[in-house]
Amino acid sequence: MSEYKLPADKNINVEEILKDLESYRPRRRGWTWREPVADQKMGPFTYKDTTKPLKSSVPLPPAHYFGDIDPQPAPVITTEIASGRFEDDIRRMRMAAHHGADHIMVIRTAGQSHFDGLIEGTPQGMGGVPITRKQVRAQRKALDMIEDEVGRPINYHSYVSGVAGPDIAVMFAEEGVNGVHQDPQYNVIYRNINMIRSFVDACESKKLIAWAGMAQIDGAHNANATAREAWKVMPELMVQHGINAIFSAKVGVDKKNICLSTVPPTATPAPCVYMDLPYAVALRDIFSEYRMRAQMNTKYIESSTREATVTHVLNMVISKLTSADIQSTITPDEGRNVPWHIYNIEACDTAKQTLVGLDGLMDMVELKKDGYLRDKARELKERAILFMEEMIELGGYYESVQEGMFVDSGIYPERNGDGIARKIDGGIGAGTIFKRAKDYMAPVTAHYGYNNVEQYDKSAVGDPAKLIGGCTLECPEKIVYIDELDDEDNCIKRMEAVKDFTPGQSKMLRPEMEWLADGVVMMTMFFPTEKRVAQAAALECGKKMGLTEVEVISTEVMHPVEGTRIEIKGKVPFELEIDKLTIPEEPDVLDDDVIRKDIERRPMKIVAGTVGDDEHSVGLREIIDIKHGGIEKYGMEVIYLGTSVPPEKLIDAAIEVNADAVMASTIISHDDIHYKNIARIDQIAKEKGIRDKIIFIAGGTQVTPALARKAGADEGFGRGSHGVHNATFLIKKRWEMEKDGKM
Ligand code: Z97
Repeated sequence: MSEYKLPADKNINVEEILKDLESYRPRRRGWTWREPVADQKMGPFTYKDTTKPLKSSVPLPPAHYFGDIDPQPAPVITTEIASGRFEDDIRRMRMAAHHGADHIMVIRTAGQSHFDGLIEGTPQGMGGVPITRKQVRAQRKALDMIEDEVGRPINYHSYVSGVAGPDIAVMFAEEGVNGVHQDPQYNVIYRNINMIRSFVDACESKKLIAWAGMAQIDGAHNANATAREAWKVMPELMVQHGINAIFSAKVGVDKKNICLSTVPPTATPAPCVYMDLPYAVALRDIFSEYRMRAQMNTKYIESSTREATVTHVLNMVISKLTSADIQSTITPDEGRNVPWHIYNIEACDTAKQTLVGLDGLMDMVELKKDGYLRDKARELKERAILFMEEMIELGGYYESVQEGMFVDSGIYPERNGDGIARKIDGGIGAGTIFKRAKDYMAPVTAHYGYNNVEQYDKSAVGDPAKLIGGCTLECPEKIVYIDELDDEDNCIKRMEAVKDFTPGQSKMLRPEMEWLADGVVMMTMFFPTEKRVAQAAALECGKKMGLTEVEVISTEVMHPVEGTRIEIKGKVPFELEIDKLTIPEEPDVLDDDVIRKDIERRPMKIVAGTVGDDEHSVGLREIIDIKHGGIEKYGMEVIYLGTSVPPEKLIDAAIEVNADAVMASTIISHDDIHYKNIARIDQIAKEKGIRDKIIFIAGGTQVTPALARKAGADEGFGRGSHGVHNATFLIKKRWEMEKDGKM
């Protein structure tokens, strides 16, 4: 077994993950929910609805104001990972987990439902990966390490659909996959797989889902994404949820693991909460025993990340008001061909931020028990019931599909005649279902129906696989592990091609958006002109900047003629050498609280002014004033002498008030007057016998720290310095002087 451990300060080593995969075994099965912690105290706050915190994470950007806390909301947070190269996705999983995702959905390559069997190896995909055992095993192995690192179980997820559904379900059960989409209606409606085949297969798949304790998400949201007027399918969505939910429960899936794929059906500029909240309430009324997976609306999404983020947040207000169990996150990147990467990690932050921001909401507000909300919810439920009554009249599900009842964009019982109709005896796999023969025998675990084993061994009835000494579910060593099948289309070849850029091992860098070292960058620009001109200008601009394969990925009109904001993507034709980069030293800054405490311990008085003939006071004022984080905020007392202060006056004032420090600002630099003034202050302080008792710092846009020190200051502060840099130096210098007995 590989001894590889994931080091906190190193890039994940995909090559190491790929080693010894043959013998890697999942260490657990089944879905995991977050652990709620009531009235959790974190930093200065108490949270009502949060869960066990992470061991290692990347908190929200302003967290540093509150001691770097990173509260984790109640719902499991999903991210969808879909680059087409599973080896790159492993790095994304680690990033996503650190931003709070604990449900990682691996999107399969477009239309994998059409594959009629399991595939092997690691071929590259489009908009997702063609899911195989090797990828699943490698990613589960990586996630085992990542979950140890973040200190929370991570649910790994993909799809069980197509005619290969049961084969995939077996493989997922074997490999410790924790969640799946499984809904036979999806196959029927969207992939034209024969309905009888699809429902029979689903029995087998769901048995495996039940056995492995996987969470199951249905496919109802697809009706919303497909229907012409998506909000009108609300009654039908409930019917689809109902069919898959009760079917799964009857096959044996625990209701607590059956998740409805709910989606707020509208988006702005529709009055979406007014329309979507009654629907969410109706769902909770009917399906109270099941779990809710809240996906954001994907039907009405364009290429603006800002707009998509607002929709996401509005959708999460509904999740919060109706207690979703899983919160999905989506970004518009798919639509604009920037495969999901940094933006889906940002979307995890959007979810975390919104849900934590809404913490405790339900302690303060309550959904009205009567009026519009309840009337509308009731109306939707009635429409759903009517829908089901008509299904029964027609003869059942199959006949109803054949009649085109599903994905019709009229709000039931209104019909638009645009439903998706499928033939009972048509579609892929039609005629492939046969009654089991009398002597059919299935010595396997998690098989639907009659295993017919008692004739061989009566004691095998409850454990049919006993007949063969256990099937692959009990004896993983019986799994035939195939590494690669295609000599060209495999991860070994792909990784070899970019080995000069292996993160953490190579000295070379190239920007990345989709795949390692793809060189893709994105840029935002504005042109004071109309949309089409701006788009053409943006493309030309990208080319002139040396980018190749330039594409416009988002356009937003600021005004029809006054201007357009454009985002482009393109590839840079160069690479960067890490050793040749100029990496400035990290500025030395003490924590605000440490500075404040030290000033409380011992106050500090500072005499400050702009020296010589210098009237430039703005810089110094910004370093002093509390408004922009100047040193006043730490409680330091500043005696500001104004502008054009002669060096003598600065020192005399320091003696008079018994100051701890002198701060001189000097902007003018012709004839090196700034350094001459610094030298002069130093000299006068020495002449008057206080130099070794005070701290003397000097600053200004043209001041170079080393030259300021050479001229006689204790430290110099140039362009870009802030109050905290000055304060840190003053405190540290005072500690030093206290130690030496000079203060
Ligand atoms: C979500 N954003 O989070 P194919 N089975 C079901 C599905 O819904 C899907 C597939 C299979 C969405 C996920 C859409 N859903 C994307 C019930 C796909 C995938 O291999 O693409 O045909 O199947 O729910």
